[in-house]
Amino acid sequence: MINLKEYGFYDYFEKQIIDEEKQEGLIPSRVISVHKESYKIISEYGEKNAKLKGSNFYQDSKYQIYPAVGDFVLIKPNSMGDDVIYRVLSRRSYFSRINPTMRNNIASASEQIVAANFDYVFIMVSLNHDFNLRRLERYLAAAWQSGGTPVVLLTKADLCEDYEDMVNEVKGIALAVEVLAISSLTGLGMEGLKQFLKPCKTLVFLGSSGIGKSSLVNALAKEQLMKVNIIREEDSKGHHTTTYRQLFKLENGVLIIDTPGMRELGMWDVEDGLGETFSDIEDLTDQCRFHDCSHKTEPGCAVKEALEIGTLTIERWKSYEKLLRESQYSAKKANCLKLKAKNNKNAMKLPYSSKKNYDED
Ligand SMILES: Nc1nc2c(ncn2[C@@H]2O[C@H](COP(=O)(O)OP(=O)(O)OP(=O)(O)O)[C@@H](O)[C@H]2O)c(=O)[nH]1
Ligand SMILES: [Mg+2]
Repeated sequence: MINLKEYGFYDYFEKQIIDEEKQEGLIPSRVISVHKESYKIISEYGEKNAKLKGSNFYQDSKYQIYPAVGDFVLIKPNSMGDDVIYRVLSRRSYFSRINPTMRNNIASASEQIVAANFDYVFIMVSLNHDFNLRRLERYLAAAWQSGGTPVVLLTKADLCEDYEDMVNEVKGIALAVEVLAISSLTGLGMEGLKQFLKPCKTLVFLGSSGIGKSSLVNALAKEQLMKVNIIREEDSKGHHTTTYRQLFKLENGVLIIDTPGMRELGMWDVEDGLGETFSDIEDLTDQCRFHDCSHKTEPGCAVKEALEIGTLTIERWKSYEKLLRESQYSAKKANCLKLKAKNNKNAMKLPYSSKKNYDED
């Protein structure tokens, strides 16, 4: 029998199961992969396919939360076929992004849960091409918001002669975050990862296609768990080799969620995450003479002063302002969606910005 504790199940989740559910024969399990509508879970009985209990999940039912990889769910085991998922237990952490869509001139969006219940978010950026500090800030904000601890991994260090400057640049914007340069190919820098590789802890790997997420899974597992395609490093475009999210348990007990490369991150309401990501700016705004300083014309503005003397770069300030605007817009959108779900007739029209508000690979 499998002990679900080895898959990260602990009191926080256990306490959520009520007596009626236990009496009904429901047991906890963890979602280890999501592929379109099909779920693979692991429970005390081992790995199984599972499907949603229709009446619990369709539109107007009481459960609106759909399972994502890493979720703990209550299932009814079924020895004759697929197990049945009854509900998703409340998440300890989750990483989400928005999928902006446009239908009948109405801007809408859906929140996509990329992964749930992880301890560390490995934000992976390749040293040889994918290097963009502004995109990294975006990832950091979403990662802080997720409830996990972000770690920045600069991959493919073997392809760079001199990466110290880049590491320092990243350290300059990834405040209070561990930044490590590694190579899955040569093992360079990999000992720095040991502090995060603990039994029952879950890591999620995020980043663009082709930056070496699955290669790191394989290197840590010391076997070919994930398929990796050779890419041409000259243009460095990934091939979207990984197509769905999966959770693995390594022999040392570490749990890893590998994800497909994201072409766009989008933005959900990450206002709390922005505070962590830009703690330097938040410290400055606290020092402004006026409580409601707009940082434009007011005297005694600590932001303007920092920009003038160069302790804050204009790029970082603009990035903060942009992400704040986006986040507030997304929060409005999220509210509209909630309203819409409540009462379809009340669907609100949103001002649609045709300008992309996200980076692309
Ligand atoms: N030189 C070098 N190449 C690497 C390293 N890690 C990965 N690669 C190469 O990068 C390419 C893409 O690696 P993957 O591990 O498939 O990248 P991924 O991030 O999983 O990509 P998707 O699954 O498409 O999101 C392959 O050709 C790997 O061999 C590294 O540390 N050094
Ligand atoms: Mg991959």
